Amino acid sequence: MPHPLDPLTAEEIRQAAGIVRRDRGVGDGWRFASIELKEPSKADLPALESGRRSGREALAVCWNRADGQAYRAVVSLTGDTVTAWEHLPGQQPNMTVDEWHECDEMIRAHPAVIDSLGRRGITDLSRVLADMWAYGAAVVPERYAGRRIGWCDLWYRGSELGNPYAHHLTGLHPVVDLNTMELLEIEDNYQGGADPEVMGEYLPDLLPMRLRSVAPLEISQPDGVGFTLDGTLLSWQNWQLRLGFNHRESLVLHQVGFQDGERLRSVAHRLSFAEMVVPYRDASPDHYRRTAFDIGEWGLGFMTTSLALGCDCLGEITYLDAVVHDSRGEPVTIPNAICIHEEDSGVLWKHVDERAGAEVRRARRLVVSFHATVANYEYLVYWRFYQDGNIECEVRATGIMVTSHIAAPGSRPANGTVVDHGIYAPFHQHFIVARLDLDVDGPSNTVYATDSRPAAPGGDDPYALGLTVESTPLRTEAEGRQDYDWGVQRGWKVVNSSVVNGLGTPVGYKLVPSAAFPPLLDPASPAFQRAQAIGHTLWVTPYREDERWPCGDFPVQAARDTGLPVWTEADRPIENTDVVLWYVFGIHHITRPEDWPVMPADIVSFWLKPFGFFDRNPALDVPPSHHH
Ligand SMILES: [Cu+2]
Repeated sequence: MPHPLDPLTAEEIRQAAGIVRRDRGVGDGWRFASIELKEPSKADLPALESGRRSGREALAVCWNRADGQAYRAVVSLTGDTVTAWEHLPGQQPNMTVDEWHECDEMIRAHPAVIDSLGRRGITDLSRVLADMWAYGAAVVPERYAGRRIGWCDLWYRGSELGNPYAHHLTGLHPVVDLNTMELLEIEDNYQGGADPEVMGEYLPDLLPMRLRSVAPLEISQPDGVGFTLDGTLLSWQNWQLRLGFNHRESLVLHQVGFQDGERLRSVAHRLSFAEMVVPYRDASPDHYRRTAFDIGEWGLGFMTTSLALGCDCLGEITYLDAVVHDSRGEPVTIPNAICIHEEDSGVLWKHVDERAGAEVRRARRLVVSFHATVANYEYLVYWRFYQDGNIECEVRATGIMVTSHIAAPGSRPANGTVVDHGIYAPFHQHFIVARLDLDVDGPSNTVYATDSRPAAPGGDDPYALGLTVESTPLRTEAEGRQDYDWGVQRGWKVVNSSVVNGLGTPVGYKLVPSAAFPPLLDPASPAFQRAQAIGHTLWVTPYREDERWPCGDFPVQAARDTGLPVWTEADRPIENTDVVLWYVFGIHHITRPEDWPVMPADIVSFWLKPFGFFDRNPALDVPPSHHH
């Protein structure tokens, strides 16, 4: 029996697509953009979990290539029927991997492209890569309005296995109708001149230097791992959580709880990444369309890659496969998509007493992770659970930066950094929106902004040494729009006022912000209009089952953000209710030569820390390690 939150199986995906095809006349000329579990609402979950009710549902988005019309279906797998069929006029569903590959193939075989490449001296088409990007509405040429279009960069491998992203064919950009899969036009601003002399390789055989030596470092757990995985239910060191997955968010953590004595206490109902916005901040012809929505346009689940033992993950590893699908609705299994393992994490706590001597505990953490490759870039996502009740969410960005040729020999680009001879990498930002549906000891929570303030001199504090913390409850969605403030070391506390700890204070968990940065975008700019969610560090909304995507359900070719800014216009109350936090963080990427040709992982993270959730350090009972 699957748990009601278990992702769709391959068979269920095939079944959902089959029902939609059979009942709605969805034929060969259509594509499936997404097929996923329709997660039961919070209200329905208890009855489904206890078996008092049953039923599995799928959510599918598909479109007809002939007329471009898109539809969203709710499919009852149990009832073998389509229960809802919503027409989505004017919406472009997410991009599909099939379109990306078909576009690459079409472009490389097209006579006009071959002609353009020939003028640059490129005749080996097997070394060419067409990397297709989605448009934002404002930069779609007017003559193509309403069509599903993509624009491409062309890249060239220096050898059979050479890095295509080392050689940008600057100034050459095919524009494609993705429904008819025809080339609409080629922008070709080739001025002559040779490809710059670049060392853009990272494979050992292609490097100009020898590899250094490193001593072996191995992790072993001779008695096995310290966690148990029962289906999708993961338990470790008082923590319990359920693993989910879908095409768009990739890994989802459900029902995160902490076993505290007799009580299994809820911390979060659901944790995931709901959007990632990557505006490139360079207005030049090669880059002005580059505003990627890696989650809304492409999907972190579709982009999730298989992990390898000893390389991606070290030690005693448990892997889970994931299932996505292609645009015909056929399931596609990603083996080893999710990695689960324990890590040593240095010292947990320590004190040296002059009589009792040194008392020290080593920390360990449970890591649940996945890696996604979005064309040239990789995102490595690690959710880490600690013995002291902390949750850390770390993101590592690595892979290959986008580059293009500098304007003229010796010139310095205004919006990027020269990273090799004759090429530069434009500045850009990776904004990640984490959707944090916290349920601290139950769903009824209030978020407080906590600001530290110095005392003014005078009264009983003549030396002005005092520091106070001002906690302000966020009562409405307008108040829930929060910005990081370094000057007061702002944080946010999620409090359940109806549950008190042993000290008589309401229990809470604190969102400790880091890696947050302002958009630094003109509010009127099209890039910002499509992604207004990045305009604040934190948004707080009341839980609604259908409010999932902070920049809108369909960011492809969107003009405006129809998610958070629209939902929060109603300014709904968020006090003592089931709140969802949307935390915006990421990487403000001012590109460096050291990020080339492959970028050493840039590491950012944020933390969720218990704040009065426990009465004292919850890791006092961790045993000491053995001396060697
Ligand atoms: Cu970057």
